[in-house]
Amino acid sequence: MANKVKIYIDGKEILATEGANLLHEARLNGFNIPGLCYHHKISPTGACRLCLVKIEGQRGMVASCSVKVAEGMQITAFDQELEDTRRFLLDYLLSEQDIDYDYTYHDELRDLMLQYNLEKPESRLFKPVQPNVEFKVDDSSPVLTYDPSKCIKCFRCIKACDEVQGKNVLSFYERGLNSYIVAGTGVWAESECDGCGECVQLCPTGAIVEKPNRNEINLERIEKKVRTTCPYCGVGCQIELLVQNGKIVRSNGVEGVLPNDGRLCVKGRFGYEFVHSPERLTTPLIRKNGKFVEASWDEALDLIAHKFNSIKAQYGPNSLAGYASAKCTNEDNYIFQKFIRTVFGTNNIDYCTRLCHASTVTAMLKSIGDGAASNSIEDFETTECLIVTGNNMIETHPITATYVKRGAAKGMKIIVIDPKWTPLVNYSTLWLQPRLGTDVALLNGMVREVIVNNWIDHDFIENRVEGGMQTFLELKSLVDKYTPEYTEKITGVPAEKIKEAARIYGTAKTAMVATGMGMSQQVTGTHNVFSLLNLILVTGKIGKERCGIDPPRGQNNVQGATDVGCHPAMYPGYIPVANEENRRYVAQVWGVPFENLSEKPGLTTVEIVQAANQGKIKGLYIMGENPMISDPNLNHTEQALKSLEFLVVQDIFLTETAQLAHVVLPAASWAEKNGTFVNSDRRVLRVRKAIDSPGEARDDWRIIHELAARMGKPMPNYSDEAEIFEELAKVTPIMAGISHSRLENHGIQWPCPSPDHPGTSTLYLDKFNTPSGKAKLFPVEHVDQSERATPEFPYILNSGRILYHYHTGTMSRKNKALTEFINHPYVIIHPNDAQKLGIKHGGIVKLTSKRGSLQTQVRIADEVLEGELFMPWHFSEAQVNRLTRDELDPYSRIAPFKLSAVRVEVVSD
Ligand SMILES: Nc1nc2c(c(=O)[nH]1)N[C@H]1C(S)=C(S)[C@@H](COP(=O)(O)OP(=O)(O)OC[C@H]3O[C@@H](n4cnc5c(=O)[nH]c(N)nc54)[C@H](O)[C@@H]3O)O[C@H]1N2
Ligand SMILES: Nc1nc2c(c(=O)[nH]1)N[C@H]1C(S)=C(S)[C@@H](COP(=O)(O)OP(=O)(O)OC[C@H]3O[C@@H](n4cnc5c(=O)[nH]c(N)nc54)[C@H](O)[C@@H]3O)O[C@H]1N2
Ligand code: SF4
Ligand code: SF4
Ligand code: FES
Ligand SMILES: [Mo]
Repeated sequence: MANKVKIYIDGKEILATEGANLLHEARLNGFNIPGLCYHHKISPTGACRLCLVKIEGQRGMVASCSVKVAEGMQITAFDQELEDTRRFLLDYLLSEQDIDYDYTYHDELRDLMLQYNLEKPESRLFKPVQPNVEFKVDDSSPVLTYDPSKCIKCFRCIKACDEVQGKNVLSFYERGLNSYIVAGTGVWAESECDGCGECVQLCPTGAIVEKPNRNEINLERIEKKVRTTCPYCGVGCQIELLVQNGKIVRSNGVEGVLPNDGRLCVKGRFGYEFVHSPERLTTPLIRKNGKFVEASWDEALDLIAHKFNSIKAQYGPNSLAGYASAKCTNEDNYIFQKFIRTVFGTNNIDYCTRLCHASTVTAMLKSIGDGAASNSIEDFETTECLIVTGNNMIETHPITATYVKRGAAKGMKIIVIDPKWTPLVNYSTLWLQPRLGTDVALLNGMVREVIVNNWIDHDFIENRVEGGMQTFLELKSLVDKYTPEYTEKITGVPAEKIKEAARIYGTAKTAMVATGMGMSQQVTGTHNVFSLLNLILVTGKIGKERCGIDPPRGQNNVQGATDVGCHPAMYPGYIPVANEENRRYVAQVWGVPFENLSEKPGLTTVEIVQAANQGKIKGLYIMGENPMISDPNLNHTEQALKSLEFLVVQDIFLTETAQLAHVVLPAASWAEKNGTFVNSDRRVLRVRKAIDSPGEARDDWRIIHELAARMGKPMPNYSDEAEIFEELAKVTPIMAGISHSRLENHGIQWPCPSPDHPGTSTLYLDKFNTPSGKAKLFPVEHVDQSERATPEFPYILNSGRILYHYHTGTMSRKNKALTEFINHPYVIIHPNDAQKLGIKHGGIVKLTSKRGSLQTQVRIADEVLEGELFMPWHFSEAQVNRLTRDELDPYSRIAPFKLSAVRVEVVSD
């Protein structure tokens, strides 16, 4: 804990943090000392001089933003001389400023101008010296405008980009009065700027202002500012939505709270426009004679109730199934799983997590007892060493990546393991580029190296691993053959690099691991993660502060949806369906007969599709998922969905999946509802309603609730989402101590067993969550992939994500700001392969696998290995999942999205 010391400001005694920034501490204590170049997230610049104070024992006036608090300091913050000096400095600043103001941004300089009565030119000493030079406004970026006539050269934007976001796009171009900020080599749109808007958020004047809604927004007419959680990825950034005329016109990062401390990525800041899209669903739709017809809620819900009930009566409860949604709140999902279990009467409930981290979670549950992140996001900055494997963090968890980049700037060693180049490679110490699907061999090779060099933690193995040295010896003998040379042969990673990676990780005092889709979405997904856990366990790099494994969770609420029970084999709180005592307890809380709660695990996502194809699943209720783009082997999925007797899709758009439904229900979007999400580090965060839903769209849980009543199994009348959470907390022990009221100002990390518990930042400090309290090693062998390159299909296709788009594009592609960055599909091909195939950059190719084909543009880059290809899967005009397989990892039932053998044919160049 930082030391508190006494200081005195204008005679008042204050308890301040020793060594802290004086300006910051003074402001915290109500001394509103002006200052334009200081911001708590960046290093002090000392450029504007407005924060001048007098400190006893020091000569003259000093910039308080450059002073560290020390015991006994006597400070004068306000006296006539200081105020006159500030007025003089402001006067001078204003002389170079274009002071026109259009109410579209918060202008701190203008606030001071008004405060110091300098609005009228007559009241100023300095005549405007708007230099006689052409100021060049840079309007080229899709998301912001830079106007140098408003720039006060405070450096906040440069430092925002560099120190806060770790991007280094901006610099200062100086030629006397004609100095300004430049992005890259001069044109914003051509620079590496990725539109995160941190510079916008930190600019104190109107020099950098965001573009979307610029013609509409008027800060004096904002009706409300609503703090909520970003709807895209699992980082869970806290945002503040500004609402004007019932419309969201801006999204700002919330400063001072975790997980993001005001930082956002381009999606969180500029990706809200989809909620106002004219394509939103506004009324229920019923398919009649092959066409959708608008219907009333009564008609639609009665029809659904009747159909589902009759399917259940005819074929039994297990002929019905539901897909929950990682885009929806905990409250929505809790009600959904309760509906599937009590109204359908089956455990056939799953969702996109099956296609995502299912294998990671399976391996982690078996080995360490919990599938969630062991650590907090802040640890990504303070650990000594970080392995990032199969995860393109800068593009997919951009704000988590800001912590990593800040750690790298302070000397953290980063090892990237990825067959494809990712931007994190630029910040890394070492990049291992294994061939697709060879991670078990690579990790076994690293485990062997740490054993051979004795970088293992004997005490940890003895005390915290089941079977101690005995089981360790089994692992040792299994990995013995994975010499660096043998491992190189399988993976293609040079032996020296394998040794180096093992040394860096094995000898670090603290180390963490981030594992992503490249590891999990494989037929060997569970084994991949077992071999990773083996490395973590033998080196004792878990169960201590700043040590552990964090699989960055994908969707905004993918963590929460399983936490609250959307799992075919688990009730809320990860309690197995087979646990009779729990089922009895839950039946009592839910007020339903115990016998009605099935003890038989249900089917998983891809199994539900397969069962539909076999005629075993007849009715399906999909809430907020788009499997017609996101499922593997789409031709198969399409057949299955078309063969259903009854399909209900509840979404915010008429997606590719909804188009196959018998009834489509319009749901409220995240901006229109209250509730909670759980982010990647187990943080339960509030979601708050900012605007009304379009047309007749309704909250997801209210639709399900009403349907339950119409199917003859009404649920209690919940007055609001807080009340649903109260019930949820009763049956979800990890959240027992959490309530909406406790989440008012900040999130709480589960486990949080009681209302006075602060939540848990790091897991396993005392014991693992397995029945024995110890972790388990699972020695696993490398096996060759079942799908391999053949003369007919000579290339291996990898698929993944890019920064600007999200999954099936239903949301991200309805934002002008995002689509201006990129809006078309492409495949990355190695230059040597392109040459062999006679393909040019920008040409069109046809990719064909055993399952299907697609056409797409070509991007030639040495980001991939020869013989391998990469495609983002966001674009429905080139559906990657026409090519992928639905062969499953036997333990977690995940599909291998990352590895499909294909052939490439040139369509046009
Ligand atoms: N911008 C954006 N952000 C997102 C999402 C989005 O759609 N767009 N989706 C969210 C969701 S749900 C998720 S799950 C996360 C996913 O985030 P990530 O885990 O980053 O997912 P991907 O981009 O699919 O794949 C990550 C990396 O795995 C690599 N890879 C492929 N095969 C292998 C292999 O055999 N071994 C190794 N070691 N690596 C391999 C790929 O080359 C790729 O760089 O992102 C979340 N964040
Ligand atoms: N080839 C390939 N395929 C993949 C992957 C890959 O890497 N490669 N990754 C897989 C992974 S990790 C994942 S997580 C899945 C994701 O697969 P999906 O979950 O199917 O993808 P999304 O596009 O996120 O679908 C969410 C749907 O919810 C809707 N929605 C948004 N908000 C709400 C709401 O509040 N209420 C309701 N009712 N609906 C809402 C959206 O419009 C959208 O249709 O895809 C998987 N598929
Ligand atoms: S928007 Fe982000 S990346 Fe672009 S210049 Fe500003 S801070 Fe840098
Ligand atoms: S990092 Fe994720 S949660 Fe944060 S703003 Fe970006 S998409 Fe939203
Ligand atoms: S805020 Fe201290 S010099 Fe600008
Ligand atoms: Mo995901």
